Amino acid sequence: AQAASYLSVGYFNGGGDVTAGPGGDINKLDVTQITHLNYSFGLIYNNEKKETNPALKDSAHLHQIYLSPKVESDLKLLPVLRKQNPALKVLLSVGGWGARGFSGAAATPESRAVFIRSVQDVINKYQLDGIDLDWEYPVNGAWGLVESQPADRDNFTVLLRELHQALDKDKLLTIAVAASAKSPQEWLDVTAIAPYLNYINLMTYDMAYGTQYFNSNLYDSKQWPTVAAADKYSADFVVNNYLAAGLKPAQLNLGIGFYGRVPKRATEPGIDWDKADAAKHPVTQPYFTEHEKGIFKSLGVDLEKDTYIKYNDIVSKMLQDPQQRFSEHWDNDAKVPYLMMRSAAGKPVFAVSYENPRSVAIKADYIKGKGLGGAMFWEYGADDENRLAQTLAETLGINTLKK
Ligand code: NAG
Repeated sequence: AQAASYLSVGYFNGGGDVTAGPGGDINKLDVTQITHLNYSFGLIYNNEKKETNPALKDSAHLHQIYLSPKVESDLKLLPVLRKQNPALKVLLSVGGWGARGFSGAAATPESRAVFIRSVQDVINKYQLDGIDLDWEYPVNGAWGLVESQPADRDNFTVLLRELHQALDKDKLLTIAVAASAKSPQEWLDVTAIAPYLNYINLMTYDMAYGTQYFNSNLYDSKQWPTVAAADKYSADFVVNNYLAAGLKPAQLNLGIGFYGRVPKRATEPGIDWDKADAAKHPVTQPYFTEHEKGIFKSLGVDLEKDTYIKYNDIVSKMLQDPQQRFSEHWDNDAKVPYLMMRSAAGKPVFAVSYENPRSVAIKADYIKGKGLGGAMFWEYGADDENRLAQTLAETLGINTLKK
């Protein structure tokens, strides 16, 4: 029997994803550590009222893919990357957190035809191996951040079917899907779309909301439990939800965050929806004061805006903090590291949950144990000297050219 070969699909924020910040330097990417590069992001020209990017409002291009000047110039450098790894597959990822225009583009036969034509043009122009759609999220619209409608679920199925039919057979068609338990049930018709997709990237991260401490725990933590059942998440729980909905493990890639988050509950009440007096429940009260928020602010993390911290910043600013204000810990149930800091009163408090080479290696073993297709990660520009990507490549047995 032939040994399984796993995928390592690396997203790279080249063009200013809202969360990850300005686009990274494509010349610094080591593409020998990955099998697939999901260059991020292409956006969609749209007519949503809340669109703030004037470039996307050009009605002559409605429902087409928009590439920023930075993205266009990066895509022209792809032949250089392909020389470094001739087996590399390169996809343009369209969408991302807060990206508008999917609901409209998927809505009618005419709008879908415009979008699909634009996908074909972009693939041809930059000689891409395929397209990845990161619609966050059909039906739900990122809780009202972007436009959505109940028909998104079926419209997305039709869009993927038509795209699959339109693309040359050697081109890849993939999507990224939410960790939410609602996603495989209410937002996507997973068994209907599966035949059109080469693989599905599970965004098994961004879980440190509500009453949960961890961003991307593999299993539930006992030491730092999630109080409300509704926001009790783990990567394993998400994988099992998609499998239970009828997908095959080999079609799923486990998402790994090359970043950490300060739990949202540090700065706002983690509501326990099961309790009538939830907002007053002592266990869900925010536990950061101005002291802790001030330390993060001095390190460039404004917790009023976002809780996201790149792994390379966690290493250089927190693990190597000259003042040693953070201590490193390991949760042996969650299988991820976390940082604690001291409150103004000298009490240790939970500060950041993240991934490191140890947790990434454990996730790679999990991928093999579950028979998944491989790993996906967000995003390469946040890695520390390619250490996390390298750990994945080594643990998954990806044939890296440079050794
Ligand atoms: C997802 C988005 C990305 C965002 C990241 C971190 C992917 C493929 N897409 O919501 O735009 O920055 O998570 O929150 O990860």
